[in-house]
Amino acid sequence: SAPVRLEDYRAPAYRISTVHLDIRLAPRSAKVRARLALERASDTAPGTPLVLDGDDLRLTALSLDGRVLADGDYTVAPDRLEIVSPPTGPFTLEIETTLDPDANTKLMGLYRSNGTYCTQCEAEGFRRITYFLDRPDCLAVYTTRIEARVGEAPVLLGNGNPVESGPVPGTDRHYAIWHDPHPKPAYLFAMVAGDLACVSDSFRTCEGRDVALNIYVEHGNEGACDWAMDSLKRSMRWDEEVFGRAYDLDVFNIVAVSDFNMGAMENKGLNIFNDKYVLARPETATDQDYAGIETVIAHEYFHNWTGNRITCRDWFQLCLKEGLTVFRDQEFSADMRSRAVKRIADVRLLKSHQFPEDAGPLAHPVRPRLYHEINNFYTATVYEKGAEVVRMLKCLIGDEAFRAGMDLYFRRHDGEATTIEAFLACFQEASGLDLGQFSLWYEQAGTPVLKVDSVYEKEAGRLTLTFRQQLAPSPKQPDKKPMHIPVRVGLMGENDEELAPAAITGADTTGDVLHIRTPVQTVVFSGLTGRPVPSLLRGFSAPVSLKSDLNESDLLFLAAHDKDPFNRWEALQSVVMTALIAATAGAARQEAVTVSPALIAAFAANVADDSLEPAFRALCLQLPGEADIAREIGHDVDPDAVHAARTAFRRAIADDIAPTIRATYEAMRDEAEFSPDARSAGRRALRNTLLDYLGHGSDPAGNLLVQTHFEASDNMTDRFAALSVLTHAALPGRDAALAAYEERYRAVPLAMDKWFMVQATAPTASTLERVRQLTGHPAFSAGNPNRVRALIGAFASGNQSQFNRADGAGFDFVADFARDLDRRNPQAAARMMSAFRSWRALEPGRRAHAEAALRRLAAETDLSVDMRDIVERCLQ
Ligand code: DPP
Ligand code: ZN
Repeated sequence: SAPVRLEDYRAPAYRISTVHLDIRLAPRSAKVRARLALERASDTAPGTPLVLDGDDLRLTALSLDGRVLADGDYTVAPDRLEIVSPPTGPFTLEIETTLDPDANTKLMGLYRSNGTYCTQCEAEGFRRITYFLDRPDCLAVYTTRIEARVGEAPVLLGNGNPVESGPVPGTDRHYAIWHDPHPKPAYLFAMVAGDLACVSDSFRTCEGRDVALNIYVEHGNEGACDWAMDSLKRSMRWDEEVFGRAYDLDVFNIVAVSDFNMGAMENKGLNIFNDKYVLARPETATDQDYAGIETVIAHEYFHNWTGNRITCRDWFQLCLKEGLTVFRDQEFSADMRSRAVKRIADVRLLKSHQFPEDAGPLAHPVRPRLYHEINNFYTATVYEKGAEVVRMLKCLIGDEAFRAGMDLYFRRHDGEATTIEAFLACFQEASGLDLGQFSLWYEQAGTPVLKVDSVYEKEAGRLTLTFRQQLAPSPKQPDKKPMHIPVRVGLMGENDEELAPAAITGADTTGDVLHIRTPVQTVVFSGLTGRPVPSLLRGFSAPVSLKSDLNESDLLFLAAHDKDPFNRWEALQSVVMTALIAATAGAARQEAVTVSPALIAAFAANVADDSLEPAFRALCLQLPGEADIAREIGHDVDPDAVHAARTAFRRAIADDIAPTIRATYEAMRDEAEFSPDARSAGRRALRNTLLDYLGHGSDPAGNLLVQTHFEASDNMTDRFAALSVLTHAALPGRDAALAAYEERYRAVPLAMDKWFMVQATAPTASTLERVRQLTGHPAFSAGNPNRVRALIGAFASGNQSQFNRADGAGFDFVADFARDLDRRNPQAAARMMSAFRSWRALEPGRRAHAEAALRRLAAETDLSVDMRDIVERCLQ
């Protein structure tokens, strides 16, 4: 297929001002009548053909201004409808298409999930419902009439506000009409029809509007919506208080469905969610699930302003809504929980998901310039790095100018489909800072490496930091320009206090943020009264790979004393990472792993430090993952050596400080009733992190505790933590625990996902065979994206040593599975294949196996566009 290019953007030749949809539902045959009010754009020559997008459509009627069109007046194909010579003035087009919702396994457009009709239109699903100008810069006002059998679908939902509803006389059917007054692009259209239970609440906005809040779920799940509802109300209040944004309809509906390709979707007034991000009970959801629900509910709600009211001109601008909205949801969660803990979690995610993407063949700029399949650009780079770019902007111009810039953006672009340039212009105006160089963050792919060398001159009272930035070539970008990097810096003195320099030269500053802009930049801090240890890149002020010349003792000093909690965590991680890389090299030579006494002492101090919040201590104790270690090694990676080194390292710590671990494990026991709040969750996180050490240490008594923990647990967080350790450490109680868990949760799909996942991620040689067997388990279904992700996705992306098996069997299995899945659900298949993104960094034997698997797929002639795009980019 021909690629789509940013520079080819043209405004649409025709405009659609209103859309009237009449949707008559039936499982195998749904009729969609679309009445579109069209008008030629002023710069379009009269008589220019009107070309509408379609995908797999069947046209069953067509008329223009009430007249049935004759054969020569139009041409039609499943993917295209052309009106050869439309009227010069405004006109109305009526299109009838007939769909088969049950046959729609792609889960794009109109489909059925467990008997519920639902839609997914982002990015280009609306064209699977009717012929349309399916592009985000075509904004129209929608009125939707939905009709179905009462028995089949007592609930009928559309975008906007409900207008009327009632029976269809003389039939067993009924209808509902919804009207959305806010012009919107087609990707925000949605409808739902089904037999659903409803949990209701209400919210009064700061503007005095009473909003009905409803969450629709399958019958029986009503009791699992409290947390989602609570998160929604907190999100609505927070957006008013922090961004001055109020909700703008009389109703806000959320529907949870079990078959959904993504996490959730921000359709105007009618969000559709994957069950996973709505349903939670202490018995079935972990603390992480609760936090995920809070974040995703907020994310979709925040889209109402950043995405819906102000949308994207074209899909290259996807980060305009996604990066910004992720930034907003991160800030929300930081305010709801611990800011430091949230920041660490976000940076861990960025490093584990986005950094590898940026370092491999799938690297692309935050704003890409070319795509074959837009579905493949809902990536960590667009979302997570996109959020980092907004965070950097705030850091460079300061909080006040950032708020002023946001206000200006909302004022100036409300109701528009706009661009990154227009967004940045608001902040440039609000701050007076030239953002020209900064905009390269949207254009250049790859993670900059920032090297820092420091020289301290005692007599002169002067610290000199030399920054060197480098950005490696990435696909289609051989040469890179220097970036504008915000580096937040503090100087820690030996007595635990921050040293304040009398002057800083060599860089512009915003508060404690240095503006680093040139390939080599020397910054001098003068007037220092003692030796400083520089705390660099505080709060992870830029998404770069920092290589400083600080030695282990300086880093461990920062780990214990830095005023910036993020950097305390980062300093310890950095020492641990260096040690793990050395241990990996040693493991490859069959050497035993040892941990330096200073590092052991730092761990012990952390475990026992009650002045720190438990959630933070838990994060400090969690070792970098195997994929993180592999990424830092960067080339000729042997995943077995990484696994062996990390396992031995963890065992050494567990054994060396066993009594401290045990004591804190006991101290974190909570007697009170389960509550998902951040404080209780933090205690569980620390306790369960320590459990992981106990289960992986050499002391059989410690090992035995894991089984007790499993049996005594009264909530999913504890139960699943124990199950994970039992399974991953292959402890004696494993099989019994897996069986007991399966028995308990057989009827709870989200809990069964965890059961599949924990087995798929076990780092043992028998795992691949087990995964193969589990594809035949009665609860496994290739049609359910959550289940596929839980088993095959988790194996491919979450099991470094077994996916990357030396014999290549892991690669072949995943490639074969994806190949089959592609016939059913190309989007899910393509996503699964992105697990291959780091194949070039493997040692030669594994690299050859991975390449062979990719080439085998590339040679297939009937791959979807989604799959072909990923496979070919992986190989480029
Ligand atoms: N726009 C959606 C989201 O990010 C993606 N399905 O929330
Ligand atoms: Zn989003």
